[in-house]
Amino acid sequence: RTRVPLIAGNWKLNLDHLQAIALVQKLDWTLKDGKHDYADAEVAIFPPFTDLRSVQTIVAADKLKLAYGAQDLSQHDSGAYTGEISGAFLAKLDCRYVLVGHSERRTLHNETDEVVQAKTAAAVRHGLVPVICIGETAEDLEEHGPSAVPVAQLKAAIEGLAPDADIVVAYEPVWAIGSGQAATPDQAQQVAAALRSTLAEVLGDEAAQRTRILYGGSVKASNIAGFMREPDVDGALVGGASLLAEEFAGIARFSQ
Ligand code: G2H
Repeated sequence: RTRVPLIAGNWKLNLDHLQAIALVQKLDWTLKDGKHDYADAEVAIFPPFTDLRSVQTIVAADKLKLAYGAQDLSQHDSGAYTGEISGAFLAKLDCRYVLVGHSERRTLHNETDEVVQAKTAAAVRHGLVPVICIGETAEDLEEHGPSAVPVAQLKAAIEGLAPDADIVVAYEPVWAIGSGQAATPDQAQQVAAALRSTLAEVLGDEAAQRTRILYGGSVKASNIAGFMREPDVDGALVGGASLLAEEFAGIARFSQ
């Protein structure tokens, strides 16, 4: 393996800052249970905005080996944008990552490819690593086949980026999200390979080889190993299962 795997936990709209502190501590204890190495992967969590300050404090004070980021950011840096949070604020809270274009943002908040591109650029501008989420619906799959929509979404999101931009791509088929019905490792690999070719085409070979591509959609401790055996799948974006310390630790230790 040349790329360090990334296991990312998207908490979505769950856990207030007190519950966040409890889960972060429990996750850390679970990962260092004495029998196992901490994790086989870099582990990152994506709590709600209002938890980030508490997570920053506990990660720094206890020197935890956890990265964290936000679930969204504004495409704007400051100004009259009520309710928005800028990349500058996230960078000040020592966030390393930020999700952009999650399918729930695209469908529930009408985020277009254009907005996702602007948010990707904003993240990079502030030194954050955008985790660019893409994926097709069941109808897209039927109409266009497995890779067309994710490839088009990725192209739109990374347009204008410098070849050395630090990004992560998360392929999340919408039909697999929160459904309990994950894609097969083979399906994930097929799309991940197409996405890596797209990265090579747009940003060059070096970027394509360096950039991690995650699979997301109903990942659990019991199905992670199959995905991690695929050559172009470099980790997972985990929703529901990231709220349970033991389950999420099991995913982060995918090969044990
Ligand atoms: C997809 C995923 C995490 P879940 O949204 O982003 O959620 O693992 O619950 O399908």
